[in-house]
Amino acid sequence: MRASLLVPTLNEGESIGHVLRSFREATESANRTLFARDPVEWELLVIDGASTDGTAERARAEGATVVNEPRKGYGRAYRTGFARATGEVVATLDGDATYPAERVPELLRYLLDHDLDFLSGDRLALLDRKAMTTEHRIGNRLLNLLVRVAYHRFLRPVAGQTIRDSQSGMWVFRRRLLEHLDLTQDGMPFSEELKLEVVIRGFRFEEVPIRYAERWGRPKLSTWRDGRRNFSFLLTKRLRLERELRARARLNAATPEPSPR
Ligand SMILES: Nc1nc2c(ncn2[C@@H]2O[C@H](COP(=O)(O)OP(=O)(O)OP(=O)(O)O)[C@@H](O)[C@H]2O)c(=O)[nH]1
Ligand SMILES: [Mg+2]
Repeated sequence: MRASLLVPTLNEGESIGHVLRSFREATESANRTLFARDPVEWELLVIDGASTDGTAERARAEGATVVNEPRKGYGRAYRTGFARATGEVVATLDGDATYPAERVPELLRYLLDHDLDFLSGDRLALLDRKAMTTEHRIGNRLLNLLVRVAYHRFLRPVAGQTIRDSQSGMWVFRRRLLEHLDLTQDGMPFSEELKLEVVIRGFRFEEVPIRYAERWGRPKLSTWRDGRRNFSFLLTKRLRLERELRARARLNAATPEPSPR
């Protein structure tokens, strides 16, 4: 089986080597154990936003293919990366060593064995207080609350009837589902847009608890600016969905029932 690891980076030179090495060690070991019968051939794609700290060189030294994407944004990097990925399955994580790269093979095994479409890491289940600032933690909780309240009618099929960590960036999913999703966001809201699209379109979605560690290197996220953009994205998308649902209901009401013969 072929799979693709995608990592967006913007000046993550301190940590990218460590992330890719941990990932490679875990996949080599899993190919002798969990995947002994059908080893996974991994493609490593680092989508780099014109870093100036040697990120690209370090990623190449670890065997990754570097895709340059100078246009700004976390979502932009993923949309470019998705178009380049060739694996049947895609796995993602940040380049800042916050996510447990060594758990990707185990999550892939879980996705395949449970016949899921999309698996997302839930950082909040096991959160160590040092890994997130207080503002960041409160922001995450508020965004998750908004998802739970505003999207509840779409979230019924999901375990717990909600997305517990809508902002998580560690995913393992079947690449074929991307052609069914409407992904529009270039910035941080991409993370919740992707998960909501997966659930709204009826794909099998689950979350698994993962450890989240303190980031290496300087943050790229601006808590208030990105927080505001995430809130406004969630509200705008929900209003658009409401308009679409009403238009569909009007259409159904206007179409006469076929008369019985
Ligand atoms: N290519 C590219 N990558 C980006 C851009 N912005 C952020 N990234 C990368 O996307 C990943 C997620 O960004 P982070 O800054 O870690 O955001 P976060 O995880 O929400 O916030 P922290 O808790 O501070 O880590 C990291 O690997 C970044 O280097 C960008 O504009 N272009
Ligand atoms: Mg991060």
